[in-house]
Amino acid sequence: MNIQHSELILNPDGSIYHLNLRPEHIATDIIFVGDQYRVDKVTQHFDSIEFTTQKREFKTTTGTYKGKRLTVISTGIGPDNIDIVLNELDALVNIDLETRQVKETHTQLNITRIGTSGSLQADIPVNSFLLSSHGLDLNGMLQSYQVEEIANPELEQAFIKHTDWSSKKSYPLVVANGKTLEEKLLSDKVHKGITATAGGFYGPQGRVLRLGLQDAQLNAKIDSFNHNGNRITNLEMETSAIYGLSKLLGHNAASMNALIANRANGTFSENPGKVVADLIQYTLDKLVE
Ligand code: R1P
Repeated sequence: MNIQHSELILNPDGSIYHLNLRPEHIATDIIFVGDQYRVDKVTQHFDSIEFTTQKREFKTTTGTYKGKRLTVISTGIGPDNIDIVLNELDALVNIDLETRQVKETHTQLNITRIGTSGSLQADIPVNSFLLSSHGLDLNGMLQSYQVEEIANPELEQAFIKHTDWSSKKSYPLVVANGKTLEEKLLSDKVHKGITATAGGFYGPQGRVLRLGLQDAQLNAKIDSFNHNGNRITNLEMETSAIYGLSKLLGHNAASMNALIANRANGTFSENPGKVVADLIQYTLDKLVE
């Protein structure tokens, strides 16, 4: 079946609508960063650059690091942007853009997020690194898809019970990472835990400026959640969306977090730029090992 022009939108030069990319522009090993200015902070380490483009907040650069072809792309903030980036990257490798048909041979992408995040646990301090074992989807984007096969009902039900989760909010889906990338990226320098992914920065992450919260105790309940040793270690805005769509589309994903804040004890890194730079160097070297 041909995918209609209204569903798979291409620009006049044949590139995909939001990302402005054609299939030859991307590697199968991809790094996601949130901030478009972080792309150059990754690619400054590259041996060579073959391609770069930007549309809106989506900046993409492809090149090689120690001989390995890598693409770095900025996703901007939030799960809604991840929906665009992951579906469009998948279309570039798994849909023939000329015939508009799904290809018979599936290409798997390896996607590593290098992001910033706030720790929720007093014993996981600022300036440390964390790899997300799972994404806990508190934002609902994934609920538009058929997610039953990627769900973890036991953890989800334990979370709902522990937090007395409001039924007016979206279902808190838990999705695991891609194990082969975890094996590559994990070391004794890296903490590991469940990353909660909120659909906003303030209320959805329990921050109060002028608006009251639906549940003022939610962050405390998230902090104290422990199901068979599985703790929720940090809060950010992309991981569950990356894990969910990657699993559904047949890609391998891992989320690396530079912990620049600690919400449990109210501290913020004195040099967040350095912890991000260190995580970039660590992740690049692990990816080529
Ligand atoms: C919020 O300030 C942004 O920072 C975090 C959140 O996930 C959100 O995108 O990550 P990045 O620094 O990777 O964008």
